[in-house]
Amino acid sequence: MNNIRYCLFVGAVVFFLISPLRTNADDGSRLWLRQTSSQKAQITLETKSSLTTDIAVNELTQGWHGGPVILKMSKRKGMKADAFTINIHNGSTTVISPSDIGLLYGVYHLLRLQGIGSIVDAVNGERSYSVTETPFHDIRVLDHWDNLDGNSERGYAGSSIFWKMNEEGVNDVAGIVNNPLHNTMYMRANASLGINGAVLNNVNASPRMLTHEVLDWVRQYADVLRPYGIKVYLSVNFSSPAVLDGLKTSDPMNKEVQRWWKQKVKEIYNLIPDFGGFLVKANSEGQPGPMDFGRTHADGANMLAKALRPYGGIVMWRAFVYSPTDPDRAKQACLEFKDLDGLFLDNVIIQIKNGPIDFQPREPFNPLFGTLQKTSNMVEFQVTQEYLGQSNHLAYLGTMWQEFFEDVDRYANYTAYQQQAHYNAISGVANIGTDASWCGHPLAQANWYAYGRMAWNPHLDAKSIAEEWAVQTFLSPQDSKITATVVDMLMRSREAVVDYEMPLGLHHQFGDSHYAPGPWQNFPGVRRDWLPVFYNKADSLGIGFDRTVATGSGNTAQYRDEFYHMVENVSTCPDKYLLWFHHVPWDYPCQSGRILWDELCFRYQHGLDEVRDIQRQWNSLQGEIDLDIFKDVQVRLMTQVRDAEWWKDGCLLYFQTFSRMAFPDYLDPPVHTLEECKSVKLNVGLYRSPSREELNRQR
Ligand code: BDP
Repeated sequence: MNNIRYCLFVGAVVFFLISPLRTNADDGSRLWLRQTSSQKAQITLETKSSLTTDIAVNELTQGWHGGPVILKMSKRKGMKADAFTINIHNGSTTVISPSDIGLLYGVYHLLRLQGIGSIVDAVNGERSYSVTETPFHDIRVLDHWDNLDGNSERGYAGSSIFWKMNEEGVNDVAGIVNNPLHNTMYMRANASLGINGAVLNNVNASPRMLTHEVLDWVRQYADVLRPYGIKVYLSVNFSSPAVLDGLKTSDPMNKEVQRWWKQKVKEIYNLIPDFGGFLVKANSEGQPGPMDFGRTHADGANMLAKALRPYGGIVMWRAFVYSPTDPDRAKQACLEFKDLDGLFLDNVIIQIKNGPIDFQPREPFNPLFGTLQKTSNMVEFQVTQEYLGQSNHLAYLGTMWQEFFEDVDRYANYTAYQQQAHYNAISGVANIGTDASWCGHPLAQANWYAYGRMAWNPHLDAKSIAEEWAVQTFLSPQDSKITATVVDMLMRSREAVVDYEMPLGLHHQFGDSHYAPGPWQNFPGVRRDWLPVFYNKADSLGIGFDRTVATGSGNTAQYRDEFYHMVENVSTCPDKYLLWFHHVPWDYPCQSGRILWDELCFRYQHGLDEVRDIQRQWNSLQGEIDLDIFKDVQVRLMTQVRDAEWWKDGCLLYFQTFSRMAFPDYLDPPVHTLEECKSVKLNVGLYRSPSREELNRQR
């Protein structure tokens, strides 16, 4: 049976790869920017032109269908530089902003409104329309975890679009400098969302990033990105002074080290006058940092901040730390940062992953939000789906981020805190690579889109963002079958992944490559908090990680009162966080009315059923979607169904060895044995979509 399934699967992949119908089809590279117009738009620029206004005018020329448009720069009291107003009156449109970047954002917004069909009557002169858009976060950054050798850490969409550098310093990348046609798309896409920063390299940063040969490339990238309002930032390695220039130490209190960083920063600003600043992963997962010298995070961050301050640069200092001082990794960020609150310079922002462990399919928010009172902080989302099926599985993250914003607003006062903070920023780890369709999975483009939209306005809801994206990407009207189907697939997708991977608050149940199930993994000699058994704690009594104050690690007390009380008490803890905060008996009555064992079975089955249903939904679009894209997604969904089955079987068969309870009759009987689950290598046979260069070669 399994062999037959596998042969069918491989057959489908091979059929797809050799299909003659693939030529001349849509490669997905145009993202959501597909509108074209044959009409000659009448555009008046009532301001001095710049490279940025040229782009704005060009976008309108390519895509605007309506009447005359005036672009006007005008400062208004209290208006943020990149805010804009659009007025449509008697069919003519005026876009007003204090800056040329704001005008560009206004133009993209106008095109978006046209694309989603919400201003048709205004453009026809039947009503007036006016909107002012102000970004919520001032700094909206994409982090590229790209290495100089061209690999991208946790990148599932090909290689780096910035780097492929050899020992001689030749950067042989088909990137945005060498391949402007392909890559104005990268800038246009970001600007269309208001993303205004890019970190060009991995947080596990090579000291070589700060050599002159590499900085000269950074300068070239900055020059290309600037007209689109995108600043460049770099991840830096804290040991750079010692590694690059042979200093005896990289101690932040050492005068020579301080001088080194000042000089380096000066060199950077000579090349790039509007350089954004540094992102730092320090004393985390083996990276060097100030604690190597008996100093604190504040000492390290402030040294860099002092060097950057004269130029307006910032330091994004990460709180992703978990040195094993406490047995519960979820507590570590608060333990290391709480007492430093108020000691950081103004241009330091603490960058915090949304959850306290590591980008899991579902985590409660990190308790450091709401703990820091005097320090700017920013959330770090992971747009690339390291733990959510990578580029094989459909997982729309808009719903996850909406959940985060709702929770931090309610339980940690996020909106108010950000509004008064010295710096108000947000970051997302990019899912972008050299794949022709940019993001591996064609529908994962929706995650890039949603990140940008929520960075601009975290109060937008995930569903309307999904709608906007689908309408513009498939050029399908709002009320069409394509839009309705795709939006429904997206909206169900993340919860499906949670259900078939790790429902009810389970987390970190991964085997190899953070892709396949591995709840049984337990290697001697490996850090316990890297092992799935440490997180599920399944035993004959029950399952889950006790983080309560009463009997567990005490992590619950790091949250403010309302959230603390809710999750500390098992009877009020929402089912979705149950096994995150509690070790619960197998026959514990869940909020659903089922006992825990049955509920676990229900969830795993539900996740699998959802993916099967999503697959059916997609298949119903055959003939309506470009064939290349259709087949690409179709094959990935086959993989996802296959994987969801492995996850369900593997986890439940393993947990059953502890619960010793029968499977309820609503569970599809397992099709694999536990031994098979333990030995399967799911990454084998993964489908990777071709890069743009490969596609060109085939044609
Ligand atoms: C984890 C990734 C690892 C990153 C690390 C980080 O597995 O590759 O380096 O996070 O964020 O999720 O620093």
